[in-house]
Amino acid sequence: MIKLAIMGGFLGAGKTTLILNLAKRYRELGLKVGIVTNDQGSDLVDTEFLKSEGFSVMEVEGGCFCCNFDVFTEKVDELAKVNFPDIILAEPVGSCTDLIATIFKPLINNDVFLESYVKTFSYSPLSIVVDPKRVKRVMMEEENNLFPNEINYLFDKQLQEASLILLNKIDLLSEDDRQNIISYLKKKYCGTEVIPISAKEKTGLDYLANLLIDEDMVKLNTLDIDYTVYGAAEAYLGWLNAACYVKLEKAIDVSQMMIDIIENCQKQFKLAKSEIAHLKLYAIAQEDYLKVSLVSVDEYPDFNKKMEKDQSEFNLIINARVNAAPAYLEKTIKDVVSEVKEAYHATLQDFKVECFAPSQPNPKYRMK
Ligand SMILES: Nc1nc2c(ncn2[C@@H]2O[C@H](COP(=O)(O)OP(=O)(O)OP(=O)(O)O)[C@@H](O)[C@H]2O)c(=O)[nH]1
Ligand SMILES: [Mg+2]
Repeated sequence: MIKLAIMGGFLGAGKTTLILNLAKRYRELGLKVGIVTNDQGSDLVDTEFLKSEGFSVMEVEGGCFCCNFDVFTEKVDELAKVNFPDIILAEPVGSCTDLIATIFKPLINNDVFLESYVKTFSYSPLSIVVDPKRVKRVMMEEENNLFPNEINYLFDKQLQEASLILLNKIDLLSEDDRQNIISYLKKKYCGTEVIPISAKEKTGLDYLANLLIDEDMVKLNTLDIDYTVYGAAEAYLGWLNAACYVKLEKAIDVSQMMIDIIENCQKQFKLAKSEIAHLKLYAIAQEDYLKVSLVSVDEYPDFNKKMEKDQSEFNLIINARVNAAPAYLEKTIKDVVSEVKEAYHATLQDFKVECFAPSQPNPKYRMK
């Protein structure tokens, strides 16, 4: 029997970092792992990053799992057929919710999977990863919260349907802060188990890894959600995916160039009072790669990995999810990239950009 674990949660909460470190843990234990990533667009940093760590990864692109349910089950099935994993870790888009009604119930109740491995799956409790700083900004203090109410609503709905709330990034919290946030979440979400973890430093991951294998999804209550507000929340987020090939006159420390791109974007969005939900850059040169993220206009860029050596050419992928109109987002990123390119005397080849606001969520199934 294959276990399917869905690891949801808002943009930048740490889902991919968690999936990577859980997958490494399972590998150490001798278990086989498959991973499914998901996005509204193509050219995904997460997919490239997880593949470069040596895992089997399938991607559902161009919309969330619930709106692309058949593609989702096809990919899960393919993973199952190719390497019969013990567990599949799936990361839905960070702006997605209502997963019980649109993913779990159709998977569990649907009998269209007669020829498919999916019918033999069992399901881990729905885990929702949450960034404590976002909880504070959006819910507890409402300070520096640049998001509109609709996005706050979506954030709350994601937590409401959780079976497990994974309070991530506890390495950044004082003991007091940690206790306050845990008590707040337990009270607000009526006893839902809150597990403090640091996906980055692997704190709490052994407990979680066992729980996802041993326990089953039992809380199957369809979320009470207003799709008009949910759709409006998604529409507030500008979504940009870009890719290009960068050539320089001489080899440089690529990290510095990436920081320049991130910090220039941060300055522009801060001025425009647009919150960055997640801006991530992935650069790859032969075997060497780098990944860096920014999860708020008020934070600092954070590297998951830096290049081992200076490089003079590399592929660059930029994924930005920002509370800004797509036209403004696209112009800002293009202007910043162009300025940084000039400053480094670089040339860009095959620069392609897609930028949009996600359309109204329209799940294939929604089971009450
Ligand atoms: N300090 C700290 N940073 C973390 C932790 N987990 C994730 N991060 C950082 O948070 C940022 C976002 O992490 P991701 O794993 O890419 O977040 P995500 O939820 O997959 O984001 P989306 O795919 O955009 O929805 C990265 O810079 C990570 O290094 C953690 O436990 N502690
Ligand atoms: Mg991710």
